[in-house]
Amino acid sequence: MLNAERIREDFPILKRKVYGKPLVYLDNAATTQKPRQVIQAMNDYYETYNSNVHRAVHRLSQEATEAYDEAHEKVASFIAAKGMEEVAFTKNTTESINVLAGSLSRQLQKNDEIVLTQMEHHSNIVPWQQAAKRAGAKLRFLEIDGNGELKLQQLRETIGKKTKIVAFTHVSNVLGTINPAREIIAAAKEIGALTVVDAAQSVPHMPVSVKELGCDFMAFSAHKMLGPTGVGVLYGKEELLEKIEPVIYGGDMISEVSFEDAKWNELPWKFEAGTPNMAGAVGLAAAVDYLQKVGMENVHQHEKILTRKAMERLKQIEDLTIYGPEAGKRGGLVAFNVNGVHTHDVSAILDAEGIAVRGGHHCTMPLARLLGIPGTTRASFYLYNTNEEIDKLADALEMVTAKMNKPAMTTTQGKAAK
Ligand code: C6P
Repeated sequence: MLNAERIREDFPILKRKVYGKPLVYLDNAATTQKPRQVIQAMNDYYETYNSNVHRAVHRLSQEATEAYDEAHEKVASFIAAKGMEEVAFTKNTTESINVLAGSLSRQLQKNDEIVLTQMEHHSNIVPWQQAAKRAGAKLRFLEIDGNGELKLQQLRETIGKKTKIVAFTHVSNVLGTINPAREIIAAAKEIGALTVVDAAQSVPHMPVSVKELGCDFMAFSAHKMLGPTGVGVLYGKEELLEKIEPVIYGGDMISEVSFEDAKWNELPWKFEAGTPNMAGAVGLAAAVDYLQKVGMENVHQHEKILTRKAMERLKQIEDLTIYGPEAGKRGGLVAFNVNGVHTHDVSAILDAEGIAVRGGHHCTMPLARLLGIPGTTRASFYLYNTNEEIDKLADALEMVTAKMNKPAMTTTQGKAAK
């Protein structure tokens, strides 16, 4: 078990007040807070060995290169990849998926199919829409049921002979659903399709092993796992990364260039064109160290406890609708609507209590449309959140519903959610 109170000591921002009230930060699915260890590692980089990597022989460049490469090794070991050759750094999950879609689209032919799910983030829809358009391929969607779970009985109908790529979110950023990744990957493998796992909401919150999952590619972001913004991870099986073409060209991703042509660098640098985010990589390495020290199973179990408590309390509140499956089947987040009150009003009332949640469509517009709602209010948890904070959330929501029943309450109901 982890000690959230002890962990909170490492996060300077959690000491701050908002409108005179202690900050209750429940917007971790959007981005997480950073522990002192991460901030210090990045400061240390800038204060003592800031330099470009893989380019110069001077001492500072050697130190920066060592730290940068080591960050790749740490991430590789964190997700049980073979080694750093399977881990390229990008800007974020979005860029990782765009690189894959851009590259894999060159192998697609007319009428090939790409299978996604109905609960994807825009980052795992739009790049594939563009890829499909370029190749004349088609998108198909694994459907969700009334509980917000994938209809697995349709798995082998949706993933068929024409399927070339199956790209899906491991954990939904709205429904919280933990998808049965192994089963989906196994179905894709049966017909020889490539698999891409959007792990933006899983790698930060639970043990994830690419070896166990057997996926071909995976994407996630440092900023959602205690690390800095501006660093993302693109994992790929070595033999596949060797085979596919890069889509961003320039310095460091080449081994040889003539006026006419170029040869690509070895992995993973073939996918890292230009000066990378060195300080960010150092910060990500420190975040991985931090999470490994706490233990990912402990993080997962802690979030399960918080989620179960949140669902129990929220279910007691009249006029509140929760989306997604029961607590045992979801990651550490709960999205809901207070009936008759726009999500932005709910978020604003909670904000006045110092509680940071996110309201809107959470970059899953097709899912929101499917659910017939403009958006939801979402509380998302992490290792530093406490039971007491869940009580504060539930108490504040009780206040929202009480206010709602008063005639003076004005809402922005009907306006489009952002
Ligand atoms: N979801 C949220 O509040 P980036 O922005 O590239 O780091 O991550 C994109 C992304 C991809 N997939 C999933 C499942 C995600 O949840 C996200 C980011 C944030 O839900 C910001 S929209």
